[in-house]
Amino acid sequence: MSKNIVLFGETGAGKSSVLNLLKGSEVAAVSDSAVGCTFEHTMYPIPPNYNVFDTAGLSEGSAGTVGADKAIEQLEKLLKQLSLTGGVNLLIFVAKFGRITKTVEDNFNLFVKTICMNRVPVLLFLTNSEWEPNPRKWWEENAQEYRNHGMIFGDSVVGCAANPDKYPAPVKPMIRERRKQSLKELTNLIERHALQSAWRVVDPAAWLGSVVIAVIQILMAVSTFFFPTGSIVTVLGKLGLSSGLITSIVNMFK
Ligand SMILES: Nc1nc2c(ncn2[C@@H]2O[C@H](COP(=O)(O)OP(=O)(O)OP(=O)(O)O)[C@@H](O)[C@H]2O)c(=O)[nH]1
Ligand SMILES: [Mg+2]
Repeated sequence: MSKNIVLFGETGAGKSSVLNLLKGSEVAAVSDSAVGCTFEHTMYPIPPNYNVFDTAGLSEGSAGTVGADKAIEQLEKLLKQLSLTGGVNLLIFVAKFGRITKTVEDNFNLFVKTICMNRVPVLLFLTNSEWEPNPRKWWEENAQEYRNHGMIFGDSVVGCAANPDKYPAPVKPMIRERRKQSLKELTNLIERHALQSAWRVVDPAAWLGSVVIAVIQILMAVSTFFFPTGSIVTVLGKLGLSSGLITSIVNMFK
């Protein structure tokens, strides 16, 4: 069975660009606009060994655009597809080179701690690092900063995922080289870190209840989300949560 790899991280971090790098062609749309549709996802098979899930992350600044009900609905679809295809073997956190913000941390916590319960190895792919002269040294000096924010990685690629076409001609060869190097490092790390046997939940019903609560808590702290009580009740009902649990969730966030 193919191993499942989930790309996650803030809107615009470069997840679709990393997917395209792994696929070797421009299959996923890369965009400059922040839409903030958490958990929307597409699965791309990379034969013979992997399925890569490209997800949409939490974003800052597009207040009021996404309802928590929509996010939970999408989350359920993502989890179902992961479960039907065997579970999760590896997470790849994609982030832009630079400051560690609250949104970066929220995105990390959502997937690594809440959804995967710290049971799946995580790699970091730092995009926008094409001008960094010594990526390895940079990581040795900065890994602690990520640890200080509770983000622990199996390893990292400090690299470049962008399409070389967007650069001026004189720097294209250098960008192509950095991309090639980033792909080589990432492929080696995937081979080394992906779980041989995928992690999946033992008791999906109990887990889903606790994930939904934790997810709503994170979403409510992000300005992008609003909480339409009526449709939340409908969505939670569809997920099969008991009416008692639904009432306590709604009361918690109302
Ligand atoms: N300079 C530079 N730009 C990059 C790099 N990786 C991605 N980008 C650019 O960053 C922008 C966003 O990239 P996407 O791959 O669409 O980001 P995403 O995380 O998939 O975004 P959403 O799907 O909206 O969450 C695009 O303009 C990319 O070309 C990189 O390594 N260096
Ligand atoms: Mg994308």
